[in-house]
Amino acid sequence: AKKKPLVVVTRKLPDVIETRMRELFDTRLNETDQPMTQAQLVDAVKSADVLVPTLTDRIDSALLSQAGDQLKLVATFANGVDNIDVDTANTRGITVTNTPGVLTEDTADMTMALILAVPRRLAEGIKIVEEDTWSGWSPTWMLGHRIWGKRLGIVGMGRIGTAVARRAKAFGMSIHYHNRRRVPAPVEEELEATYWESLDQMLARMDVVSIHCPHTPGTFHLLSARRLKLMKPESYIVNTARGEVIDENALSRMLDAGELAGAGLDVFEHEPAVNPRLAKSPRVLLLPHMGSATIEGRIDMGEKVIINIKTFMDGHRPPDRVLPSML
Ligand code: 8YV
Repeated sequence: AKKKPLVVVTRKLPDVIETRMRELFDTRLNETDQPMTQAQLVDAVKSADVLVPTLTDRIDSALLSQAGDQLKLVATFANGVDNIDVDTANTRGITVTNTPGVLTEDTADMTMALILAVPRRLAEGIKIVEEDTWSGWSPTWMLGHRIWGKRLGIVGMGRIGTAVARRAKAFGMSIHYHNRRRVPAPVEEELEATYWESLDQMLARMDVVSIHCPHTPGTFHLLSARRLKLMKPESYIVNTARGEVIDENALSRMLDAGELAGAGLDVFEHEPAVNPRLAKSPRVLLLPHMGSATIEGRIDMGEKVIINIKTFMDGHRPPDRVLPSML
């Protein structure tokens, strides 16, 4: 019988996925649920035919340069590939795949939760009850802003951005977006969405801005100090994409100075560290990168990884191949 490929998985995955992988491949799992050390990662790329990393592993050119010739596929358990040097992988003949599509709706739900929760001061309200500091109701107390009738500006109108737009429209928001390309006319019509070629101009006019672009060299600090300053002081910013897209220091300074009304952040520049200044701000709702964290979604992602590996091993082009030109 043909030798089964050695698949090395860097992090603990759902049980059903690990079981299925063991049936299909010669699978080496990480039993600890801790990220692999650098030495373990080096060992993995030296021995694996297929590496299954996730967003906490840095698959950079230094690591890839130590890979053995047998490593042919990096099938990441994630949508984002900013932790992988796709260019170098490509040059070395290593195919890269991700898991798009299956976490779109879950991430859009979490985004909508933040769009609802931040302007209505949910985190502050919970804290008041939890800390037992509620001394009585008043008609003018704990007032937030309504989102109904307000403008949502989406930065990055891909799968997740579009799914957020559908939800926000149902909540009565008007949809605006900035993207490298305009979305197809039927989608724009369905969402009654306004396209802004200029991000600067859009930012200046929105009530809520939500980030949905990938982190690439071109989007690092896309929301720079200069751009954040264009936003209205009574507006909100939500980020379930990547922390690096926003200049976190500039954002926390502006929140402290009351130059922005609030922020809902699921992602940070230096995860798992959270900027202490941000963490102290009463105007924020911060989550520990939970955007796609559903049981169903993680299983769907695992199934995608398996299909990508199987298709590749059968000598076909895997469905979720990531090419440098796509980034
Ligand atoms: C997931 C993510 O938690 O897929 C991504 O790019 O950022 C996250 O939503 C992560 O992929 C799990 O590996």
